[in-house]
Amino acid sequence: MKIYIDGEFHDKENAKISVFDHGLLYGDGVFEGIRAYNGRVFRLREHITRLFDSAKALMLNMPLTVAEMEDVVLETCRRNELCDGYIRLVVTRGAGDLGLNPIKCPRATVFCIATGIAIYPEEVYEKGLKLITAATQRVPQNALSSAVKSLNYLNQILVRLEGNLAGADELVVLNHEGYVAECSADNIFVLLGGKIVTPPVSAGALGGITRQTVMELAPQAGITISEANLTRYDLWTADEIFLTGTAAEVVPVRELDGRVIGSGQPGPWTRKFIAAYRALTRGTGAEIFGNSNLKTHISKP
Ligand code: PXG
Repeated sequence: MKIYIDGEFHDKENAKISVFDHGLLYGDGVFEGIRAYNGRVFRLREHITRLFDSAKALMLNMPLTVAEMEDVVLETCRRNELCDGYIRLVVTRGAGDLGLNPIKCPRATVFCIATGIAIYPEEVYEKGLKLITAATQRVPQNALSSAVKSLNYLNQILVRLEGNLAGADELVVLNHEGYVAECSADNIFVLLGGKIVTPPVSAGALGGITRQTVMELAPQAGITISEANLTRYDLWTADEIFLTGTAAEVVPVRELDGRVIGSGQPGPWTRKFIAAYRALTRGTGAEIFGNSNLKTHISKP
């Protein structure tokens, strides 16, 4: 495996950053999780745009342009001969001293890992996930905007730990007002009264790329999707619930807090979105290798 760090590629064993990097010391940085399908990077520009927006919110000066950052992703895929997989792109505040003041960090650190992906088994898409509501609330928007995809994931990790204790596949996270924000690492959609609804980013959701993609697919699927605040009651009584995320794609929910959702089987709209998302991801995106000789020269990981 070849890992990009600040302009150079290193073997996995030698891919190291400073213990003085504020990404490590303070979670001071931003990241993206991106997928490659069939030799194309899905929604690359959208991921890089979100990365730059997250960095801007944190006043983190990017050492590369948008085009250069896209190149980093594509070149890391090429160096690893990756056609299908998962890409982790990280920009930290960089190395400083032990004080938290970013002024002591002259240059951001950029690294990129492209690897195979451990996806949910197909059974999950047939049967759905079991969810509970987390006791841990989302950090309020006026403390840290949920739109920022930062390296500080302790809120999400505390939620995930609750899931491990309770044996739940994923967890619904509420904001401090008690409205649904999202899940620990996925956005959430609900079919209610014949319409699909998802919480707004202002309720504590990440502006997910998969979320955005599903919202764009809605008109051609023949349904409208709107943003609105949702309560636990809305979820318990929904006809369908599905989650979205780069790694999970579109995944059904069969149970929440002991309540069976809808029929307990993935509903027709959920199935439609699973299929539409799969078709789109497998057929669009930034080409990694150009058109040439994909099948003969490039091996899958
Ligand atoms: N909400 C949160 C909090 C996320 O971290 C999503 C929603 C979905 O967004 P995208 O853009 O992927 O549609 C995410 C992203 C993991 C893991 O280990 C998952 C994410 C990020 C990092 C790790 O499951 N999901």
